[in-house]
Amino acid sequence: MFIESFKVESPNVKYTANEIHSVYSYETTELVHENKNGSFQWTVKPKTVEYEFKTQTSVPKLGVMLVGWGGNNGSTLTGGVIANREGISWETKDKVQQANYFGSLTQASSIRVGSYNGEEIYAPFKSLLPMVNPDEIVFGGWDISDMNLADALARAKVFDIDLQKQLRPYMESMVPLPGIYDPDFIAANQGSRANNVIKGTKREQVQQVINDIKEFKEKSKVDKVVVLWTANTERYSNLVVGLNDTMESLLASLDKNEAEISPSTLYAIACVLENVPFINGSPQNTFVPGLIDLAIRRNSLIGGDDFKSGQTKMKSVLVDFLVGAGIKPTSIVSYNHLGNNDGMNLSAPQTFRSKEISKSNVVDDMVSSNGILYEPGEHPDHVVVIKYVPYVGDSKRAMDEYTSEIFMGGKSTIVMHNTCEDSLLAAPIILDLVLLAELSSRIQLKAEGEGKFHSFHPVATILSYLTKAPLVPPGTPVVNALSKQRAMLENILRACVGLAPENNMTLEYK
Ligand code: NAI
Ligand code: DG6
Repeated sequence: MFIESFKVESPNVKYTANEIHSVYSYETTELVHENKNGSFQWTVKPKTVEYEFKTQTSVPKLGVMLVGWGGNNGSTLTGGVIANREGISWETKDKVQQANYFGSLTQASSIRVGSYNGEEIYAPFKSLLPMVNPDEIVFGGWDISDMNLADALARAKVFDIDLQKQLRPYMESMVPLPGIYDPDFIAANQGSRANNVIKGTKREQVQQVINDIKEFKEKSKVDKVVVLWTANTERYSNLVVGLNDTMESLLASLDKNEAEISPSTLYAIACVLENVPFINGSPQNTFVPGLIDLAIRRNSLIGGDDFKSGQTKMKSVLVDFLVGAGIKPTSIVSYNHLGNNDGMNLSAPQTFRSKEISKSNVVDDMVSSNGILYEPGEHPDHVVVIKYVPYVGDSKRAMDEYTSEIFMGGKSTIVMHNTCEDSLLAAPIILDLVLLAELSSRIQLKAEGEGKFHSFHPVATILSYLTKAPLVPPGTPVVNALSKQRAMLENILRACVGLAPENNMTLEYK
């Protein structure tokens, strides 16, 4: 059964006019190991830590500024939100289609709230805590191409023509602000698009982005802004001691106009200096160590990297399932071909390399979780291929072959083929990223013994379900398995309303 909303009644949760205050017992373990007669002995001690959470319930008016606003993802998301807001329907060759938010975890998925008379009861994910209604987001942003959003929607060729026509009046007055362009960081084939660029030194460019954010906030009368990079994939920046390894070196390099600071890092610096959340939807290393240092020291939210939309999402489900079932994946080969501008940009070796890295590291934690299947350091062969095929446009083809070793030396090969508009997968993920980043900025927590409430760590691991290469604070584990990432997010939100984590034990029926 599906219910629309619920309220928790518990001595551990208090609803006040502005806040939900919950007390939560975090059941975890403490591990100890000792060397006994030459061999390590591990001891696991169950441990309970009392936490308190405070969630502000007043939902702000949210502004979202996209870097790469006029791209396929940017225009598709903006058009999709307007279509939902305006209740637009359009004719396809099959039927009259209504706008929806399918593919969004926050808007279109559900959570289990319990059992009632032997029936499982579910509610919308978004009913857990007060969240911004996406229909009310005000969009803005930058693009190195000055095309208005209605024309950009047509250029993207993602939406049906009837929908494009209905959206045109809403979108033709939307024109991206000039963006920071550096041809050294993206493919040369993007040069002809760059007719809308911020001039000046890197320091001046950062200042311009800060001014843009302030002006957007004022003009659109929003309470909060989140900035998200959905611009072209850049090449990796070189990591150099003294250049970008610490906050001090990065800011000094900015003043020296150092060539090796990428545009995406410049936008990120501007956001952190302005204390505006910045999320990276592409694979490059925008978050060089100096930037992470800056964000931590200024307690400003950063999250990334690279939207986890299709092939990688399947990979982080399938490999988790195989390894969890005691089956040993030995070879994973992933092909993509696509014909949109993203595909064209990725046809250059240096930008492809960024994508190859983020698509390749996604099974590491699953592999290292099973020492029965894998020797230390052993890894499946893992190959990622991406080809640009203009004819297929945004309709990306993803083909995967997984070969695994099974019982008694047998081999099992699974082959998958997915055809799908890439931007229709990415747009709802962008929405979730900004909605959850905003929500997380309204949550404060403290563990027993901690005197004061504080926000989550500025490196927002809470967003990892949505990214291929989750950015984590230095020295903390990366979790790629999709079910664990979802459970982490859901269970943290449940804790905020005093609910236990979903444990799937259903002991009441055992
Ligand atoms: P796109 O090429 O259509 O859009 C990117 C836009 O960014 C273009 O309009 C371009 O003019 C603009 N741009 C480039 N450099 C800029 C800069 N420095 N400042 C401002 N604007 C700039 O690409 P699309 O399909 O929208 O994808 C965007 C990004 O998202 C790509 O990096 C892609 O790899 C990444 N991504 C996409 C996924 C998907 O499923 N569509 C999934 C994972 C990542
Ligand atoms: C080609 O791989 C284009 C990319 O931008 C992908 O579409 C994107 O990284 C999505 O990747 P995945 O693995 O999540 O489907």
